[in-house]
Amino acid sequence: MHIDLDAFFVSVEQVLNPELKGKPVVVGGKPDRRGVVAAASYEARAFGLYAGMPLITASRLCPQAVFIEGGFPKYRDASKRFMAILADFSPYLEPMGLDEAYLDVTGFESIHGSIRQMAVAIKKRIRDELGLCASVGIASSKVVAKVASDLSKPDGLLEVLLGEERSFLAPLTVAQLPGIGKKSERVLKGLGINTIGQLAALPLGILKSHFGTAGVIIHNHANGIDDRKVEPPGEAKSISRETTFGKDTRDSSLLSATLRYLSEKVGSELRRQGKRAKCINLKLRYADFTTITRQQTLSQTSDSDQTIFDAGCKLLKKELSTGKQAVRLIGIGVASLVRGQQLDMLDASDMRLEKLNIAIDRIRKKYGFKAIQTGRTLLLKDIFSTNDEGSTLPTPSLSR
Ligand code: TTP
Ligand code: MG
Repeated sequence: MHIDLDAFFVSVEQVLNPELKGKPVVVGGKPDRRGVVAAASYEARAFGLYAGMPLITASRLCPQAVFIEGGFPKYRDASKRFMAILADFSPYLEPMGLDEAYLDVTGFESIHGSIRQMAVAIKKRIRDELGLCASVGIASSKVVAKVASDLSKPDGLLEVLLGEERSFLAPLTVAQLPGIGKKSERVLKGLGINTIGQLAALPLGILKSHFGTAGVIIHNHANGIDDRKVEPPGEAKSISRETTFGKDTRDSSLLSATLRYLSEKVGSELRRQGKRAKCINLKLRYADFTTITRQQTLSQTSDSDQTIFDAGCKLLKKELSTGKQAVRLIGIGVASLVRGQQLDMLDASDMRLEKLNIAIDRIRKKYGFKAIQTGRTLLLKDIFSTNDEGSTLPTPSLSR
């Protein structure tokens, strides 16, 4: 099964405020705010609104829509309860983000009668206990189940019977196949390929010449062949946090204060997972939307806020010295993660940083994120509102 909640962020808001039900609703921010639509209700989608659309465009297309900022902790809580319901049906659960999961229920049919009846029971529990609507696809493989749940939305349930995978996929457009983005779609269009059926019939060699090894996967998926197992989530390969400013900025103290705050968020998640990082990435999006990433490799792995921030700061300074534009978005991330403690503490300052991080994490765990702050991030207090989890950056629906 592939299970995906309908209009997730919006639906959670509608449960908390039933007045919003049946209306065009957008989560992402007020229309005078910059930024994009995170989620749109199906009523809003009827006006052409979709996730990723600038809020200003959305408000022009549908001025009567209710625009709300939202808040990430609400969605995280709903997500936890959603996953817990699924876990009651089978231990073979693979969450994909907050509102979506694969569930392998092979062998559990006898408890519920059939897999279809199990899907009905899952939908009912999600509706009764969370007030949310889920769409479910049932098939013999992940890719076909996902296409089926997408196609069934909203409030759908679609089962593709064994042996009917190819004929089910054939009439759909290539964009409906997971993994085919805008770029691949254009390449395929150039080859005269519009439907998944045409894609399935394309000789493998042609796909390989355009997409490399990914061509093999595309070929198999288009033919309804996918032997990926449903697996519990693997370990994170990277951790990052980013935010868009309310107004493009060149203010270096605001930029570094925000970088410091995001570095602390990344650092505390890194330590929570018990990992250390070898690579630090800085991301900047300029006023004209050009986006750059810069990377630094550390001489030894680290999990300290200060080291992440120092590396990010150095990359930022270097970048700003060349760029003439104002900054729209800033982000910091860590990659090349390893588990465990640093073995050779080379100098006393490393030891001190380590102790400092442990102390800060302990205070924050007990009293909340904002209980202890560096002088640098105090500046943000006047710009962003705060809650127990820290600052609410300009995109509250995604601020964690
Ligand atoms: P989706 O499942 O892609 O979208 P949805 O649940 O809003 O709508 P549906 O599944 O019925 O088509 O994403 C889940 C949530 O993730 C969504 O509610 C908000 C968030 N999200 C973003 O913040 N930005 C995005 O660009 C997308 C696609 C989703
Ligand atoms: Mg969804």
